[in-house]
Amino acid sequence: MEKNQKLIQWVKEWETRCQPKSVHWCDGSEKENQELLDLMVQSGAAIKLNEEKRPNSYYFQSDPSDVARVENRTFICSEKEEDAGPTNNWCAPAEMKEILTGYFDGSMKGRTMYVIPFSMGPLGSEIAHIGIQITDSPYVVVNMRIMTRMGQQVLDILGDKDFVPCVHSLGAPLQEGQQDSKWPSAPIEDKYISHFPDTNEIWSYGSGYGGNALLGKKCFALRIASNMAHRQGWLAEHMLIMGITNPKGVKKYIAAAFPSACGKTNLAMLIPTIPGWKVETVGDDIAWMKFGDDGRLYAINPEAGFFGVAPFTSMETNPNAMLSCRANTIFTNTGLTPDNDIWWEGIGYDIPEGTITWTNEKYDAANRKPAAHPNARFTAPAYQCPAIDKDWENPKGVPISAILFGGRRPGTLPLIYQSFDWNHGVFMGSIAGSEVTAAAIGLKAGVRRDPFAMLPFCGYHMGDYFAHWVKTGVTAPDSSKLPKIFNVNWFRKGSDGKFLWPGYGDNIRALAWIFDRVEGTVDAVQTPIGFIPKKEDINIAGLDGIESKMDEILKVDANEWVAECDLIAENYGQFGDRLPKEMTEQLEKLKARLA
Ligand code: SAT
Ligand code: MN
Repeated sequence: MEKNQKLIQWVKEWETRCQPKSVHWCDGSEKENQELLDLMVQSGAAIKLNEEKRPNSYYFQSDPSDVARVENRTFICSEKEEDAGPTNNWCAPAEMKEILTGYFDGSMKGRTMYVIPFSMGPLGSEIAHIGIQITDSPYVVVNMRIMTRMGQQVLDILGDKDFVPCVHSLGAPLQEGQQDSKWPSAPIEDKYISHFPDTNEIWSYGSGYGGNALLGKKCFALRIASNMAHRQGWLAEHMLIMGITNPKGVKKYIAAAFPSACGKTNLAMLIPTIPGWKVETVGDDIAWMKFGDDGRLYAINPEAGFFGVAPFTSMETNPNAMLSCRANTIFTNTGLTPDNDIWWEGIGYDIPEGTITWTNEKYDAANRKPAAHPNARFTAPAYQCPAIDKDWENPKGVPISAILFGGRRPGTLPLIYQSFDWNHGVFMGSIAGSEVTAAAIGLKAGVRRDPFAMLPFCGYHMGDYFAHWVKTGVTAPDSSKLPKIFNVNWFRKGSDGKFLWPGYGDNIRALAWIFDRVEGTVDAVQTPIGFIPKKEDINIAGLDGIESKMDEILKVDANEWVAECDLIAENYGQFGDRLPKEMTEQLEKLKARLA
């Protein structure tokens, strides 16, 4: 570590500013991890779970005001306001740094400042990047150890090279003799999740939860990395990566973008319900993609763990996720049972008598307050997933054959449709949307447009981002090797308000069609919105009562789509002259096909 002067200077500068009582360089060892966990158990911040039921696992309750990402306190501080675009909060970098320097001044008093060297991506991969996070939260350290490759080996690789500096403080200095709270954090109006894309810096203040605090994840791997990717000609995307093997033993990888809390983890770990098919997991949230020497697009998962939504995860809905968090896992804001295990709504069995809720009250069915917060999470090592792909840590990444977009759409969108070509696929990504979920605080209910599932994560102007995708198609070394693009919707509802499609493991039936389209072994029906399956080409064997619903599941209703076009045009309006002409053309062509 002595080698990297920039790193040493930078740590000194922040030590002086934040005034911690000590500085600890994290080596990532088992011993260090255990010491931090023991410390948090002693202070009352953590509870060690039942060693028999949940070995080496810990339970945390956050402050009720600090339970998810805070989009209205998240800022992209590019030099020019127009480069942040209409979908981001902007503040001039100098101004934001002045405000935050005030906040960080003495913000770590009475606490230890941890220095966390981490790699996003397999150590030494050409697609990977190194960051260093400073934090005064031991909870963040133990989570970063699961979510990233963290510790001394990262410093060894870093040498005197450049890194992405990530500063984080809970914003809760401790005065002499002051009793610490269980989950220190700052009030919402004092939280700032700030990104400086021109200098690749992240300054996060006031929150200890998830993407606000584990800075490798959304802040680095998406908001900063999307800027790096834009400048350098690659892709940093909010996508799961999975391998699919068909009954003949042919394997293909796909990447899929869905907004937070729309089932990416479930899809990435799906257990097929039709015989002969196999799914393996590379990642459940983020994909970094670059063209390989063979002209194909290769993806790595920059993360090393899953930060998954707990509620409604069960041995029924996602056994692989349940098995991933069987041990060595951190649980945040679930319920806690009297025998020190976790419980959440939809876990698949009744709530044990005497369970404590995430707000630390005795669970009472009568008051209708859930035991687990809807955004309760498990932090589990990826290697514990029984379905983890053998190439999940391959530094070259895995070749991507198809890209999927999706969201929760109760109407209009069929189960699957395929784009006519690359630009039409980019258009499909640009118009993606979803019903609002619990993964962020303070959003209005209803459908919100979430282009490429990147609305909260694209670190620059969304119009330029669409243009970057268009350009990726143009500059691809071999356009015939570009992934095929699809949109899926598992969440269409019938007139009875119930989901039409069973979802979960049965989603393989849609993926099988996608697989066959990529192979070129199945025909499709051309509609105004794209190619959809012939009814008989979706394998519904063994699904009760689906046959009569297939027309509705695959329906493309011209009237609904005309209305959809109006909403698309309205949403496009905000991008002004940064909306690529290719997207306007796609919208015009769609309207013409619908007329
Ligand atoms: O951003 S988090 O990591 O807190 C979770 C999400 O929104 O996907
Ligand atoms: Mn996500």
